[in-house]
Amino acid sequence: MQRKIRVLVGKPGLDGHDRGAKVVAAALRDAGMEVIYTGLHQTPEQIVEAAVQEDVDVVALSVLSGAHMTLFPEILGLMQSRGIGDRLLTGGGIIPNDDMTALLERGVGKLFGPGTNTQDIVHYIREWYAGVHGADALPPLPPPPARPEPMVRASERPVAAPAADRHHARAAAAPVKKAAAKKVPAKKAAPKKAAKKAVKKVAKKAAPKKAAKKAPKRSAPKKAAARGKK
Ligand code: B12
Repeated sequence: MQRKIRVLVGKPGLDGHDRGAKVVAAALRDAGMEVIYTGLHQTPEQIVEAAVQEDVDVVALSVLSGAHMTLFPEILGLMQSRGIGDRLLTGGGIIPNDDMTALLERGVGKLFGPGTNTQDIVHYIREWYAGVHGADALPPLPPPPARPEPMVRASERPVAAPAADRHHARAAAAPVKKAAAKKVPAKKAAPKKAAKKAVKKVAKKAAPKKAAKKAPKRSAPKKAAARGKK
């Protein structure tokens, strides 16, 4: 029977480097696996407890702290004592090649260092699963997720049209409005012009009033009155 491969991604110890664990977890998820991520700062006991509870096929550790020679054997021992020693223990991080070989000899699975293509990790886990459960049990790979648009440099972006061109572009983009404006009959528009002229005439007539307001003559009697009071 085919079912999703279940993977626990664990971050043991005080190691705060979680980028690699998250990148790997996302890649395994995108490859159709059921992924459980423990989060940072887990003890070996917590990780193995979660693996038992979640009944995972794979325990995958991310270790960049340099404590891999302690953490991997300890977690492998706990997995054996809790009855899940038949599951795969794999992982990666800052682990020298000699240490990878030494851990492999002690029963740990393959380990992956910086720069690993995540597809190599997907392939390794699927191979292991097919080896244990049979090729028929291996679920098919889902189609790769859609890639986002490629990044474009600022210098390669199309340049925005200058202001004058933008005006023309806007006018071209609104043909409906333009057509409506054209339909206005000349005769109907004429009264508007007449109204404008009338407004101008009124404004001219009103002008002398304004001038009269500003005229200093009106203030003259007040000043004279003030002088008289003194
Ligand atoms: C980014 C970074 C940080 C960031 C971490 C941000 C974060 N949230 O992850 C910050 C600035 C916080 C940081 C802090 C420190 N860092 Co730092 N850091 C790095 C750096 C430059 C890159 C790590 C990274 O994110 N790589 C990108 C990811 C995608 O790659 P990756 O983790 O290696 O994962 C890949 C593989 O390793 C593998 N893999 C990883 N995990 C897993 C898990 C599974 C299940 C599998 C299958 C595979 C796998 O597959 C991944 C995909 O290719 C490395 C140097 C380096 N070039 O690696 C140093 C490095 C890891 N840091 C180091 C150190 C010493 C520290 C500090 C102790 C420094 C200090 N004195 O404060 C602190 C410790 C902080 C802490 N609390 O643990 C050392 C570790 C030395 C060692 N272990 O021997 C390194 C190697 C730098 C160095 N050359 O000295 N660091």
